Amino acid sequence: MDQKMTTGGEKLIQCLEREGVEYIFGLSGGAALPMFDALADSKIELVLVRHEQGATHMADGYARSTGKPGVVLVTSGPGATNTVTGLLTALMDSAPMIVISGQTISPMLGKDAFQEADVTGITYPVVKHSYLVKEAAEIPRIVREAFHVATTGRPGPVLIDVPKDIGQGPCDAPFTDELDLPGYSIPARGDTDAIAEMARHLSASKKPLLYVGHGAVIAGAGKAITSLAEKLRAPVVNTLLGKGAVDETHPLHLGMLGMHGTAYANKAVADCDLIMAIGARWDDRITGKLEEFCPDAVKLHIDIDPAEFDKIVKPDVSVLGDARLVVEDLIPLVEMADTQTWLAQCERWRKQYPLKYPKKGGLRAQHVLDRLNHISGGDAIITTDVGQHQMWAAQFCLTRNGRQWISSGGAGTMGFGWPAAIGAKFANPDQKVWAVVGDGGFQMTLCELATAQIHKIAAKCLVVNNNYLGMIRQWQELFYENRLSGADLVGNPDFVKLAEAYDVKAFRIKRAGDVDRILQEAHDYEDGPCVVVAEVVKEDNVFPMIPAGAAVKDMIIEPPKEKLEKPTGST
Ligand SMILES: Cc1ncc(C[n+]2csc(CCOP(=O)(O)OP(=O)(O)O)c2C)c(N)n1
Repeated sequence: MDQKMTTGGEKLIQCLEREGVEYIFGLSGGAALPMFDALADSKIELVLVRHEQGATHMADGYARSTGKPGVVLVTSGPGATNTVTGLLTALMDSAPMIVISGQTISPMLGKDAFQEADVTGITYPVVKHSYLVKEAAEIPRIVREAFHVATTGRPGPVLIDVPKDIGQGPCDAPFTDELDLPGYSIPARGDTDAIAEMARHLSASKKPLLYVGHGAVIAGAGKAITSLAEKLRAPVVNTLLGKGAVDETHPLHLGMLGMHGTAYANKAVADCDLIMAIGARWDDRITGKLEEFCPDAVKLHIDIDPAEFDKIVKPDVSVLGDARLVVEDLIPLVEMADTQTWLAQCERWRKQYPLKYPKKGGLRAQHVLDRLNHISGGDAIITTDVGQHQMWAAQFCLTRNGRQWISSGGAGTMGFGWPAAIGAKFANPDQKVWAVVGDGGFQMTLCELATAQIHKIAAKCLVVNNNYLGMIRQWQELFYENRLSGADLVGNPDFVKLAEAYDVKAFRIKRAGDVDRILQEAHDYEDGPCVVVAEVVKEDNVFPMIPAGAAVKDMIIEPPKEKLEKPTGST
């Protein structure tokens, strides 16, 4: 090959540079070497992770905190299959991501070559789109299309699988902005007649409720929704991932709804006469028993993905479009609704059923998170893992702005929180970034302490250590007669020593009286990553709780005295 000829790998990296990529999160291997080689001369910074799953969650944290796609580079076979969990996580939560995987050389495809896996096949159900590069000449068009698909409409992950011979061979194809995507259209402004019909319903409602999801965060619809809520004088609730779209400290905000939402939000959902979903998908953690989910309310639905209409709930009126633009179009059409009695009722529920937790009997996770909320002042980016700590963080850490709350919602991926925080801190070096993780999930990706340490990434990791797979223990206590099976994390390491072994600054909190001082010290520490281990009460449960598949009337607000039925809904 001509010495000066650009390789496929070099062309691909140049295309990424052209897309404005700053970081690539990845781990190398034979089939990916042409791309890694090209990175040596690139201005893109390579972040070498310790496990490919970590790379995907870092890319996800980068993406969710900025709206720009996170980019991952891995090798073939096991390198690529290690990204499946991250792809699922990104797909379920509509996060833009580009995963580039090396592949065995084209002539060996399908012949069980070393480290070969049918990656486009394996990942097919967990990507928005995928490409197997067949000729080097396709590289510029494929990269352009991949970024377009990942970021437009409903965002999602896109995979590009690159056989090594193509990565290594010559590529003289010019850069292009051409897109060849027949059938791919991006809705923008909604249908004006349907918007007018929505406005009529909203203006006529006596008990309206705005139910805000992640789509509203992605669309940047928060300001418009706040104006709409204020004009209508309608209360607002958000999903786990809708946190921050509307400032959770706004007087019209009733907090999170659903399985572990506030009792007052759920009471409002059960009693409203109109519910408008904005970029939310009526997830089973929200609706519980569908037949009893506000059966008499008018249901309005705004979404950018037509597949969401009628998937779970049949809306009375739906508008396909960008949430911000649709809500902006709605505002001038609605009239102030007569909601005084309704708002007064919501306020009574808020006073009657506040979030609370015992103040005595050891260090409480809720107390730690309540104080984290105070110390971070609602300005930090908070990522979480999955489990009890996630729900307590959602309840107590009130989010003021979109893209400040990053949690695995749809997939519920343990191991997400810490690498997502690293990715978010790469993207937002001037912002405080806290990961809230459980002792179970932290151990799934804690090897990324090394990645954060090498890059001096000052993300903070709060390990809520209850020495249990807490959420599992909670379900077994409540619904399986406390027959604990596979819930005890006996064998946990000393997380402070472990962090120190990675040369990472670590703190331990044992007493409630130390919480503020230690959290503040960690909050102010910006020389690199740090870990705060909170040794919390072992057996504490998250309330309120609506058992899976149950209805708001079955909501458990306080520890139950009687035996509970096993939930019938999705785990
Ligand atoms: C990868 C993965 N495996 C299993 C589960 C099921 N799961 C949900 S919550 C949970 C327990 C989490 O325990 P921990 O991380 O210690 O957090 P805690 O609930 O104690 O706060 C488990 C096992 C999951 N969500 N993800």
